[in-house]
Parts: sequence; C-alpha cells; structure tokens
Amino acid sequence: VEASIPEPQREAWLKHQVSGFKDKDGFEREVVRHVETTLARSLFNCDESAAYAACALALRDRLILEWNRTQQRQTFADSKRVYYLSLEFLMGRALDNAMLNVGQKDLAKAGLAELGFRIEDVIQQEHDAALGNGGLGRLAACFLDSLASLNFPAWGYGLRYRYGIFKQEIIDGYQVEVPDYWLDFNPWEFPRHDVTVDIQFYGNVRKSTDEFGKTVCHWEGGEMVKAVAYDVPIPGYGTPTTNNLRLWSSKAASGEFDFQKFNSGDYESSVAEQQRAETISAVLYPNDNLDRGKELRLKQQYFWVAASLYDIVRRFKKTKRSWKEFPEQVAIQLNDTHPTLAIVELQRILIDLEGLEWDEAWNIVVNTFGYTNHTVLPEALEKWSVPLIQHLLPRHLQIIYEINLYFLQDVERKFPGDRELLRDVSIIEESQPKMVRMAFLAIVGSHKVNGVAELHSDLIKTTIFKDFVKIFGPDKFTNVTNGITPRRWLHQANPRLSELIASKTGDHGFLTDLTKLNQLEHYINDKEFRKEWAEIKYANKVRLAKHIKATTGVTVNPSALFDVQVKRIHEYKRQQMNIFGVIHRYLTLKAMTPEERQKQLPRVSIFGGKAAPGYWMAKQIIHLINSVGAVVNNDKDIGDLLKVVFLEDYNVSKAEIIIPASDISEHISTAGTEASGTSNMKFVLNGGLIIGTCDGANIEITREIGEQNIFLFGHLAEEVEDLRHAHVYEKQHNIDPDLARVFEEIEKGTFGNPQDFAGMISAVRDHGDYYLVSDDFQSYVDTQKLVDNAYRNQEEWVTKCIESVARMGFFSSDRCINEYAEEIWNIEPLKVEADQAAAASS
Ligand code: 475
Repeated sequence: VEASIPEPQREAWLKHQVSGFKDKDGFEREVVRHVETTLARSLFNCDESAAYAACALALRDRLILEWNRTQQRQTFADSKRVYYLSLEFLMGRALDNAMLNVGQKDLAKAGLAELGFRIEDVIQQEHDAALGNGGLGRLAACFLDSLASLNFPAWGYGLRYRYGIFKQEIIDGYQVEVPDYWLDFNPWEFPRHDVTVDIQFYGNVRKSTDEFGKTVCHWEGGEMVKAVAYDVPIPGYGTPTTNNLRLWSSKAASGEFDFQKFNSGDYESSVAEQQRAETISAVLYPNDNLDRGKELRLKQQYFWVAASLYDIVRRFKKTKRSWKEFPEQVAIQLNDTHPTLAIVELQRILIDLEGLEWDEAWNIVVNTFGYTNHTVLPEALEKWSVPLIQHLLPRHLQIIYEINLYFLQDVERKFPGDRELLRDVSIIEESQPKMVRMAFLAIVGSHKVNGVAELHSDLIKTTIFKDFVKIFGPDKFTNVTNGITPRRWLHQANPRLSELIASKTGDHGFLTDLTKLNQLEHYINDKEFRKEWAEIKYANKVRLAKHIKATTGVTVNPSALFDVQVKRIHEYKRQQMNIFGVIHRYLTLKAMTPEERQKQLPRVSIFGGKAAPGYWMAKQIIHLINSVGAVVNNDKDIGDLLKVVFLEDYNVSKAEIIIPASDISEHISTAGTEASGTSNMKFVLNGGLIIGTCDGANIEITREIGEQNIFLFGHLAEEVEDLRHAHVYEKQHNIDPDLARVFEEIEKGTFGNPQDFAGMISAVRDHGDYYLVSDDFQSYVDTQKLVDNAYRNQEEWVTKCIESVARMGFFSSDRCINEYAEEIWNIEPLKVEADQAAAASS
C-alpha cells in the first residue's frame, strides 16, 4: 500500500497519516472540533441533535480509515468477491451499531457524559435508514453485518432512494402515510461523483455483420440517465474489516441540464428533464410481498442492475484475467427476482460488447449467479409484460427470447413431446399480453436456487418450481434457513441481557459464535441468575410501557403479560385473527362477575406495522385494532385486565425497544405462507416465547428449543389446499360460536360503524376464507388460554425462556452466511492479521 505513493511525496503523506481518536480525551476533542468547525456551531449552542451529528462524524472518521484499508487489502489479495444485489436494505440506525462494532461505545458514553450528554438520548437523534419494506430488506442488512464480521470480501449493491418507506401516522384510528425524506443530514454516506455510469433506456437494435461474418447487435438511441455511486461503510464486529454498500442515485446524463434547451431559452423543460431522471431513484415502492408491475419499478431495476454490473465488470477487468475466470472471481446473489435482469445484462455485455460466443458467455453467467426466493404468494411473483420490456429494453427482450429458446430446446431433448411441460416452464407466459416470468428466468440463469427455511424450500420444490426440479435435478435447489445478527438484535437492542449472558459465559464470544449460548443451560437453576433475568425483562417492559404512554397516551401495567404482533400488516400474517381473538377475550371478561374477573391474568395486546398504501383490507385491519383499543382501554369493568395498543410507525429502531419487552409474540400466518419469518428469531433470542403456526422458521425454532417451549396451533401446510377447496366448492365454513359471537359484536356497532369492518368479516364468512381464519380460530383461542396458564407459573415460564435462548445459536446470520459461502458462492474469508484485529477491538 505504502509503495503506491510516489517516492518524492511518500514521506509527507506518511507523516500526516490520520489515525482517528485513541482515547476518551481524543474522542471528546474530535466531537468538539466537529461541533465548532464541520457543523459551525458554538459550543453553548450544541443541542442533542448537534451532539449526535458531531459524535457520528467522529466515529465515521474512524470507520473510513478501516474502510479504506479493507478495500486496499481486498484489492491486493485479489480473491473472489461476493456481490449481494438487493433493492432493499433496511438498515435502521448506524451510530450505536458502529460504536459497538468498533468497540468504542463505553468510551463514547463516558466522553459524551463529560460533555453533558446521555448517550441514549444522542443515539435517539438519528433518523432510521429505512430503505426497505420488511423481512427481505432487513435480512439484507443482517447479511451485510455478518459478511463484514466474518471478513468476507463482499459488497452490497442497492438504490439510494430519496424517500425510504413512508412514515405511518395514526389519525382517528386510520393509517396516514407521510413521506420519509431522510437525507437532510446523512453522515454515513459518501458521494462518489467520480464513480458514475451512463445507463441507456429505450432506443432500438441494429444488426451488422463483422469481418468474420458473425452477426453483431448494437443497441442504439433512446435516453441516457447517469448513475452516481454513494458508498456506505459497513463495519464488522470485532474486526477491522469494513465492507462497502454501494447505492446508486440517478441524475440527468449530460451535465446539470440540457444546455441546448437552456440556450434556446427553454429553461423550464430542461430542468424538468433533470427531475425526470432523478425520479428513477426517488422512491422505494412500499409493497411487501406484492408485485404491481409499474414501469418506473422496471426502470429502477434496470438502472440499478446495469450500474452495478458495469462496476463489477470494470473491477474484474482490472485484474486482466480471461473471461472464463469470471465465476472464480465473482459471485452475485440475487435477493429475490428484483435483480433478475442482471442475468440478461451480463449475457449482453459478454456477447455484444466483449464478443464472446453465446455458449461460453452463458456458462459464465450461470456459474456467477445464485437466486434466493422469499415468497410463494402468487401475487408477489414478478412478471413483466413483453411489450413493456420491448419498449424499455429492446435488446434485453431479444436475449430473453434466446435464453428461453435454448432452454426449451433442452427441455424438449430431455422430455420429448411434452407440450404441456414446455408451456408450463416457458419463461414467456402465453397470455394477453405476453409476460416474462422473472422467477423462471432467475432459475434458468443461476447455478443455485434457495428458499429461506426448510418448509419453504420444500414447498418451492413441490409447488411453484416443481417442473424445474424435474428438468435440472434436485441439486440445483437448496435451503438456507434465514438468520439474524446477534450484534444488533441482542447486544445493541438488549444490552443488559447481553451483559448478563457474558457474565455467565465468561465473555462476549457468543456474539461471534452464537452456539456458545448453550452454556446458559448450566445456569437454568441458578437463583441469582434467574432473578436478574426476570429483572431485565421487567425493566425492558417498563421502558416499552413508557414509550406506549408517550406515543398513545395509554397506561399499561408492566406486570401484565405483553403479547406482541409487529410486522407488515397482511391478510396472510393474520392480524385479523389476533384482533378477533382480542375481542373474544374482551367479551369473555365482560361476561364474568367481578369476583371471577379478579382471578384473570392481565394482558396487553400490542400491535404495530405498516399497511401498503393501496392495500384496503390491511388498512381496515389497522382501523379495527384501533377501534377495539378505544373501547376496551376505556372500559371501567376491564381496567388493567386488557389493554389494546397500536404502535405507530413500526420500524427497525422501534423494534429494538419492542422486541426485548415481549413475553409472547405472535407468528400466526396461514401454514405454508410465511417463507421464514425472522422476527420470530429476534423475539426468542431476547427471552420471549412464541405463539405460532407450523410455518416458516417456526418449525425449525421448535426443533431447536423443544416443543415444550413454544405454543403451536392450527392446521398444517399440507391441509391448506383441501380446506380452501372445501370453503369454495362445498360452501363449508366452520364459523364456530365464539367467532360468530365476535362478528355479531362488531356488527352490533360496539367498535364503531360496522360498515367499516364488513369487508373483513365477509372475507372470512362469505368469500372463501382464503387464509383459514375460521379453521384456526378455535385452536388459536384455546392455545392463548394455555399461554395464560403457563405465564401464571412464573418459575416455569422463566425456565422456558432461558432454555430457549440457550438453544437459539443456530439462528445467527453468521451461520447462514457461512452456508451461502460454502454451498453457493464458493468463497473464503480474507484473513485479517491478528495484530490488526486486536488493534480494531482495543
Ligand atoms: C418473507 N418482499 C419472510 C423474509 O427471507 C422472510 C416481494 C415482492 C415485492 C416486494 N417485496 C417483497 C418479500 O417477498 C418479503 O419480504 N419476503 C419475506 O422475506 C426474508 O423471512 O417470511 O415474507
């Protein structure tokens, strides 16, 4: 590295090398310097937000140094890199995470205290980076943390949305969406105005013949948009490795605006053109598990994919290797089908621009890509209309047709004469208009396809992708069960629990090898330990109760059982079943004598989550929850026995407060619909239990922690099809008396205008009950009674919680990333010298 500085200047450069703060004093000096110079504020005018800014800048300076070194080290080592392509990275806040990962939080806490600030208040000033919808986006963020912590040479590639997921306000019980303009002050990103890529759209394809008589395609004309790179450092935990997340922002291609128009006096329309270009990266589409097929979304996808591939190819070319070595140097993982055009784009680069033969190019492509599926819901499977792709990306459409042709020829060879099979697996759906099935394209263009939990990986092999298993064989399909980073979801969100665990296991080693949690099994009967454990849970509940009071005005008793369901609002996740269950509980309590009521266990039902702005039913569910809360929370007969709250604007930083405070959390999707779930893992890791269906990762969690430690209920995935069939064709609905009673009460107007909730009821009673609420309601209610009874025995409850945490080691995203690395990417960590690692953690 040093040798790269020219001799005459080397001494000067090395003499002034920046080193970052070393101790508390140095940290304070940096904070004060940033307040006075970078922020241009006087010291007596430094409020918490300025303190946050200065603290972030001081930390950032340290990160940058390790980040630069990591990039140099990785370039020098010249080993294989993995690129994680995701349209979503739900990062949350960065400061706390950065301080913990570089091991400077204690020092910063002491330093800030001397300057007159509480570190908790300073941390709270940061705006969440909310560039994602839910599970898929948060998984990408956990993966970045693990990739860096495990020293993998890895880059994330995404879009730099000007607006993240909308902020949710609850007004009169209804969701209102407010734009999330989050870039006002973002110290964690570095614009690279020198790293830009011109991206082409529209135009047409011209054919020519080269000197050897070979046909060459030229994509010409159309529009150009510029992609500008913004880099975000991703620090690993306890290691100097600091990886890069590169986010692309769109700009008009030729300078600031069109000078020709400017000169001809048409200033307004040249500004308009600039704005049109910037629109591409302006907003994150707010749909979770839903594909709406909007043209701008396709533009986003190609813009991001083309810029990323250009960057990856440029980096590869610097190594001067031959193309056939590309898959030995580069692994690209597709986070769902959103980046599937990358397959087509790489093929285009290789055959049109680099002059490779089709077969050679295609081999390289397939060996480079891996595809992860995250959902089996039919409405979420991406399809793009052929005319739209033809218009926007004419050359890509030709290549897609050619990929399909060779693929179908291969199928025909393996299964001669099977016309039905050809139709079923064709990448082109013969509909009106024709559609490109992106999942099929992703499978054909990748060497591995994975699901995200065992059940889900089995389901994709036997349902939506079964024909492809027949064609490619079972080995192309695999499972990598999701995981979560214990750094954010234990150490950061629940510092007291992390310290308690460290005090028993000897150190914080469980944060990098989560299986070490199993040592806790030795302390299950340790009185002192159990007492502290329960105290920590209680303190976390007090903290949440304060948040509930401050944000909703509702007073809740921290000794009550906290029952939490926080996740995107979706019919398949069945928040409607939860609130019907709450109504049932309310009616049961109302029917009791005061003496009977005295014996009941107090419960707080906590909901949170966003509804997609266009998802009418999800919005109705939010409204019902709030309406039930308004009645129940003000009913003198009920008092503390039942409270119902809906927490506004659920996001990553709120999750960090809510999850550690849960006693029981709900993961109650219709069996076979939730691919994995990851919050289920977070709740158990924080000493909460689960009520749930046999779905997604719930099944593997049960296997790990033991059946005695989870409350499972409801029908199984294999029963779902028959039940649905019976609803529709045999008009069979088993609305049991309890559920009927709930509907009756809603229809009586107890919770406001019954018209407002008619859709929710009729979906279950009259329209086939697709999500099987009627089938599972009774066993759900019965199982909630078991939860009550179990919670009454606090000794046993605590035993269940400790035992569960001790057995959660499997669900670290580190395990998960190691599986991807071995089975899909064929990549190894880049060893960091021991002294460097020690320096980073000191
Ligand atoms: C699953 N989002 C969780 C999580 O694997 C799983 C799809 C299409 C368009 C927009 N957003 C999506 C998802 O499909 C998604 O978030 N899937 C989730 O992925 C991580 O744990 O069960 O629902």
